[in-house]
Amino acid sequence: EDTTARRKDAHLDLCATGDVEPGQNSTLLECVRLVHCAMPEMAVEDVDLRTPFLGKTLSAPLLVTGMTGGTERAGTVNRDLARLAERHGLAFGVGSQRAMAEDASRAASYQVRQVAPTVALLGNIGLYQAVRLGVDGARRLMDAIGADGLALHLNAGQELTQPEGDRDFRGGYDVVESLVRAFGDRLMVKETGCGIGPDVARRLADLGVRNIDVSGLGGTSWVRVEQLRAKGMQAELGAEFSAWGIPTAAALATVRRAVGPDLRLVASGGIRTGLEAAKVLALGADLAGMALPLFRAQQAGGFEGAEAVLGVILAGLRQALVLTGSRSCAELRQRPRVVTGELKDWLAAL
Ligand code: FMN
Repeated sequence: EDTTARRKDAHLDLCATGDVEPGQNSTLLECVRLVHCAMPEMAVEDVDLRTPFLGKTLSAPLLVTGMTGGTERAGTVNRDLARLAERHGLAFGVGSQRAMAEDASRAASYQVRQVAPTVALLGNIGLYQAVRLGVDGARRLMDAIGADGLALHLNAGQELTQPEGDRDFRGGYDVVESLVRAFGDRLMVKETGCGIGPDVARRLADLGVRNIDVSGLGGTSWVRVEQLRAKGMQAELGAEFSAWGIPTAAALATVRRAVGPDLRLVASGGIRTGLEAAKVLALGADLAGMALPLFRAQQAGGFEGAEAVLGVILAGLRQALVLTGSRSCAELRQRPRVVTGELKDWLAAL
């Protein structure tokens, strides 16, 4: 096996069972309280979660964010979770397509259209792979899997913790600019668990980026994943920076404030329940994104295991809307909310 595929398999093992969500990290969503409405004056079935995304209409404002591809095991994860997204009307992203860019025989593990013909589907490449691939290479990767959009991932924290990772982060905005020109509103820029803050978001928006997944701190930590693989100095640095990042709630609220109402915002990083999804929707996200909980449920119980976990999340989200008296995400956004504690400090500083 080549090194990209071997590294990906080690990542999957660590994410399936390792301590990749350091306990000291928080999304700061515990600092957000939605306000109970004792008289909702609506039925659960009145809740309408439909949300536009990538030219399609989702049944619920949820994105299974990009995780994997490149191996047989990864192919099973992609097909199970894409089928789940198709059945429940969510959006779905494959993981980094670097493995198939390096070796076309790995492409099959990213192919989900046979089980998810209509799902809103995102391809995925890293910012610095995009430099090497160019616009045409990126377009070929998207077309090869029938994707509706392309997620461009940022992961400087992870790279610096990887012995073989990138050390030069210059020229990123130029790459984004060329991809925006090629893909327009089909392009999404995402972090991978350290968060996109308001300054970066504003520059991305100025370049024409229309979709951002803030992917903040509080869930899967890729610095921690690399720490668990590393030795010596890299392992020490990984431990030191495992809590590095902008908490998801802080990234989301400050980015929304910075870029205005029109940019499409996904909030991922540590979203684990329907109530947490409701909180990010109330704070201004258009979609809530999730990776680790659905991956773990799939590893433990296959498609049915993932569907059971998703069922609880969807029920919790609907319950939060009813108990705030909201028929839609737009109404939820109008409801009062209480912001306390450390989140207030972030909102004051950014
Ligand atoms: N993000 C990417 O953009 N590309 C990837 O290839 C990728 N691989 C991942 C693999 C696994 C097993 C997991 C758990 C996450 C991966 N991510 C990747 C990051 C997720 O998309 C997401 O941004 C991050 O995990 C935070 O969400 P979570 O806390 O719900 O896991």
